[in-house]
Amino acid sequence: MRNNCLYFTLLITLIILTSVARAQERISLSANSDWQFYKGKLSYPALLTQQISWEKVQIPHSWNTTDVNDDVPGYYRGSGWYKKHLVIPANWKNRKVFLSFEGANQTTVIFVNGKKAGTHIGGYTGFNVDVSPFLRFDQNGKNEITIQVDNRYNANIPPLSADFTFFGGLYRDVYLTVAGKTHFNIDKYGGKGVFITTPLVSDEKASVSIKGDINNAAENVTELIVTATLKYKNRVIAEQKKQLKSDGLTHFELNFEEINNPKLWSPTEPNLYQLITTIRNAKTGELLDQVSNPLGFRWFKFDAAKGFFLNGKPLKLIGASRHQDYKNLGNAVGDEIAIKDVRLLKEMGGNFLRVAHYPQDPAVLAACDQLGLLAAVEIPVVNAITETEAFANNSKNMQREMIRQNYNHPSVIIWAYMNEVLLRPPFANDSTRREVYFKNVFKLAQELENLTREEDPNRYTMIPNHGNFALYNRIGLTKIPMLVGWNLYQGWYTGKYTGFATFLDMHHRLLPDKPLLVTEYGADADSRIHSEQPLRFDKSVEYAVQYHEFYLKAMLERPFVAAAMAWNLADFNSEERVETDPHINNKGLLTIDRKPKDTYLFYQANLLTVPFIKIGLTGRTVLGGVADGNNEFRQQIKVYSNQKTVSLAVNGVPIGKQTTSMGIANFTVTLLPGSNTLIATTGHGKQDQVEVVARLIPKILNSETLPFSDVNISLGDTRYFLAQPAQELWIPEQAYTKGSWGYVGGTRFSMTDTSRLSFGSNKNILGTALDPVYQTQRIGMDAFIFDVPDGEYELTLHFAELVSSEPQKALAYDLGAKTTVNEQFKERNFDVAINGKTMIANLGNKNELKAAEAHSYKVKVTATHNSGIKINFKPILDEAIINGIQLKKIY
Ligand code: GCB
Ligand code: CA
Repeated sequence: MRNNCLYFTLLITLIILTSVARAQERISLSANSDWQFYKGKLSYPALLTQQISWEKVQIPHSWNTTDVNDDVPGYYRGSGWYKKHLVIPANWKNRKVFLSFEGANQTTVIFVNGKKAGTHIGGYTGFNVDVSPFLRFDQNGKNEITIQVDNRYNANIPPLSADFTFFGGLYRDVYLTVAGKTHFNIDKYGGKGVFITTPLVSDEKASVSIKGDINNAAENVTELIVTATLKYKNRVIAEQKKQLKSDGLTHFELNFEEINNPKLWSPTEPNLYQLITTIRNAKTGELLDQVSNPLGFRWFKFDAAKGFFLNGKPLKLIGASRHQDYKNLGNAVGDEIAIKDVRLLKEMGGNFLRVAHYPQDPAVLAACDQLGLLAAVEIPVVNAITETEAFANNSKNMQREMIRQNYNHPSVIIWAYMNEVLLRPPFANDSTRREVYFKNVFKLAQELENLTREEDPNRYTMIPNHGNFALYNRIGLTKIPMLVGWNLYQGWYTGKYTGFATFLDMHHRLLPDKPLLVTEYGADADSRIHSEQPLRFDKSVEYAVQYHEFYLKAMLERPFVAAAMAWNLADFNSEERVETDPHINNKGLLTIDRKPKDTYLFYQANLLTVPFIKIGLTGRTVLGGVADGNNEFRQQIKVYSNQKTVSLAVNGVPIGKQTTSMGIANFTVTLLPGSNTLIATTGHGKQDQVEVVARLIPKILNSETLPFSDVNISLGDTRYFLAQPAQELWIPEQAYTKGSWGYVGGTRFSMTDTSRLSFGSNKNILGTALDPVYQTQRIGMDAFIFDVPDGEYELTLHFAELVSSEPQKALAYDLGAKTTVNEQFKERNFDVAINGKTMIANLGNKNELKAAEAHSYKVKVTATHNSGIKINFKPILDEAIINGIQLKKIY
């Protein structure tokens, strides 16, 4: 009986103890819902009492999701305010409550119940704000939280300028983190408080070191027990405990000396262990804090001659960089898209992610750990620095935050900083001052390097440079980091593809001891633009495929090239860019809504080991053009496969077998008007089937077997353009021949700055979504003729002046271009007559034809007595121009 009673008491004590323990566990609870947002200048606390309208929003949120896409240059860069009521449970009174931000762009001030609780600088790293001193537990625990976020330019905060949009807002998750007063130190640099390394790893044995700091703000807890438990698939592998005296900030270290037969982490087998660390009150056994971290056993090495090695085996790192935005969402994308992107890179066959140009959502590296991708992360010091103490401090702070927040990810092997920092140095006209600037860049680089090696001696450091080898070498930026990255665009912005291979060999010759990584290479590929005669800068998908083919081959042939990181995984927002798809950089292997382009299929065909086959269409559901005499259209089609040979059948008829080269097989298929079925097969019976619609324009316009219905012609163009959302196919111009259609006379527009070799104009044509059509034009045409049969037609003429009297600012990243281009502006004036009648008089750049603005005219035309339709251009001053012509038969 007595015994029973004792057991009972023990049981009760145990229940009490465990419930106490549970109550003290670390809480992480999202606080994303039910926020109010106001964009504007009012300041705190006035904005809480003024009559302003607040908008209900959810986090992640950005205030720039729409203003970056419109035709008005620029986007709102200023202050945005968020407010909400947080209900705090009474039992958090004796605990530490943090507001944890995964990222807010770019400066943040947090107010709680009328008091400033914290601030943060920098848009891409996380931070924890201890709000406990400001919380109220009366009034049912209702607390007023107000947050100011500001994304305006600040000369002391990187990035100063860059080829991406600086979306403002609380664009990543916000959490409440509740810890005991004694907790792993998350108070500084948003770090984890627990730092795990694996000093020794081999196939047979591994050791683990766990270091960290405990922040002990509890008054009567002085003896602590720290425990580290290593688990694999929920089985405890090892456990270590340490008792320590604690007051304020206390450092601890625990070690597992020998873990036998560790399951190694690698891209093919991303084995993850779980490392749980706890703090307990040594006297009472009470659990005070608990955190869990991933752990992967792997070892790695870069070798300047042989490339990269993982777990003792050579591994060519191949992958891409990622930006964090998505179509119509800006950077407020949530974890799902971050995870989806990492999965897409894995499904491409990639084994490496460059997290560029800034640290991203924690979900990204967590996904890399899980799926088996190695990674580099960097801070956003891009293009240039400001030579101030404040800029240097902010940069160093970001580097520290980045390292401490991401330290435990097995996927991370490189910490980087300074992307193309010598791209556009200031003081162009003062070489002495410029040298001082270069010295300051060097100094900051050295400081960031030292800091990084001190924070984490177990990973590599890297600086990614642009292609000016001599300059980076002279300034010393190739000496400081352990690895040198090059962002190379030969055959895109400058020169020819072959220059890429020459550059790699030069690095190897001149810096034989420095491992080389190609941190960027890419070419614009507007998924709507296709060409059978691809040209540099035409933005066609086909040019990009050629470019990637050359680059990948060159890197695979050179063992000393450790890594290949395509720029970029997906198309991304860059507000300043004004090209075929204004405000978008379309060097992505995926579109901005993550649809695969041919370039993505190209990597799949080269990297995947399971049988792979895909017909390359890059989203083209409509193909076609001018039919031949048999009312058929001959179309080039690429089939991507990792098999030696592939076969293609069109509408049930086999058209043959082709050998693949670098994963590509080229076919010419004959398409019939309307729907066509293409089936590509490998020897193993693996196949890809697609349905495409072919829109054919009869060669002879009065054909009875293929009656003419409509045609959309882009003048001065050799490309096909599929306009969205109507799937309207625009085709290249052609010279007039009898019975058909085409131009008579004239030449194609080309940029006056020949060093740049642009295809058409790079201007954003305002007032239209048909930018590619307007960006090319024919100049000095006499006429444009359609030998159409009699009937009622609708004719649309599109004009845009492509040169202006203002010098054009060249895109900063267009390294081949001068910074400004003086255009050869001439006043022009012309009449347009249709079937002999002047319809548009005195069209010119001194009146309605303003530079880079779309002008279109739609007219009804009756063709009778075999008149056909003839458009005549009569120049008055200089030459006539026209950019696009559409003709539609009504009946
Ligand atoms: C670069 C930059 C990157 C740009 C890219 C481009 O060198 O590092 O930020 O987006 O070129 O597309 O021009
Ligand atoms: Ca997140």
